[in-house]
Amino acid sequence: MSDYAVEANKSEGSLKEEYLSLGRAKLVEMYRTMVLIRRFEEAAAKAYSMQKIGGFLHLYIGQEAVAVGSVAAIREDDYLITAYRDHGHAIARGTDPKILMAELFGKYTGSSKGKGGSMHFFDVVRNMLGGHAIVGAQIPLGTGIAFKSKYRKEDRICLTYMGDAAMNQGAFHEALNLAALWKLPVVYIVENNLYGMGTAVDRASAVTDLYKRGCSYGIEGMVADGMNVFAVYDAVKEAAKKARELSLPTLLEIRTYRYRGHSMSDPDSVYRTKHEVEEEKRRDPIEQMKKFLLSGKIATQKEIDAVDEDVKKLAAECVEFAENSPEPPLESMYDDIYV
Ligand SMILES: Cc1ncc(C[n+]2csc(CCOP(=O)(O)OP(=O)(O)O)c2C)c(N)n1
Ligand SMILES: [Mg+2]
Repeated sequence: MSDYAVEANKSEGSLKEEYLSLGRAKLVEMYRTMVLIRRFEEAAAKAYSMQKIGGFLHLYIGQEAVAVGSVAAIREDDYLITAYRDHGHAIARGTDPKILMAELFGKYTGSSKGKGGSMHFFDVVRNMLGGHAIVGAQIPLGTGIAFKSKYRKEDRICLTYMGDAAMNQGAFHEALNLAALWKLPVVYIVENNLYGMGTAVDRASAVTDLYKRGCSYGIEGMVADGMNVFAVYDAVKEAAKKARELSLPTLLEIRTYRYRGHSMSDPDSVYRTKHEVEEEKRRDPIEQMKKFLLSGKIATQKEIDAVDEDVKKLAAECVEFAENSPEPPLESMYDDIYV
């Protein structure tokens, strides 16, 4: 097993000087994006509880560093595809949060004209190909995107995100086998938040070091601390380089935590303790980044406060935009459908 399963992430837990080379503007932007994801979702949760948003709503709060650190490590023309917990990925990719909020509200100004909702964010222009509600469905799709890129010699890679529980779907194994066999430029990112709904990882998988599970297909595994945006950045940079230059897939397990329930309708108190949640919050990715910016004198407290204030205002504007947007007109009922 150990031939392929290498614990390759050296930067786990540390915020090193070398990240300064990313530049001040980029670092502050990464902080801002994490805060934006959190405020956007807090506003969405509030709107949901007021029944302004219907259907499902799966919050990403706690996992922000995964989307932000990984997207920062790839090129704009690279692809990404994920499951239903997709708000963070779309925001990190740069989709206008106003049209994303409108999508949650089911409005015509939404990113999928109000027909997709929370689980189906999509942004073709930014190569963000969903938002997929069927657990594991995006894994063969992401593999196919990488195949297309290689076949057409496009030099573009595909980040294919999934939850820990999605690895137990057959589609995961079929896709990984082909990705290794055909040497596809794909990075599988497992966002291990320790639970699939209310089921803990160790109740669902005999192997709990999830990065090792690619070894039977000859896919190298890596693990990274998902509460540290730089650890994520480093690991994805390395895996992306391997995908692009050697056309080799990687299985990257990113250890993270969701602070909220599985979805808005999850009571969240029967399968984990309050103590566990509070302990995890002590490693909060946003707080860690803030400390780094302040201690490295990259930003002043005043600048951080300004970013926080600005993002708070933006989240409120997103809700206002969504509320004031029109419902999809009846005539649009049959638009954008295949059959
Ligand atoms: C094929 C399929 N089976 C079951 C479900 C119901 N379901 C929705 S989310 C989920 C758990 C997935 O957990 P995980 O992959 O760890 O992602 P997370 O929610 O933790 O981000 C299940 C079983 C589904 N959507 N699709
Ligand atoms: Mg999970």
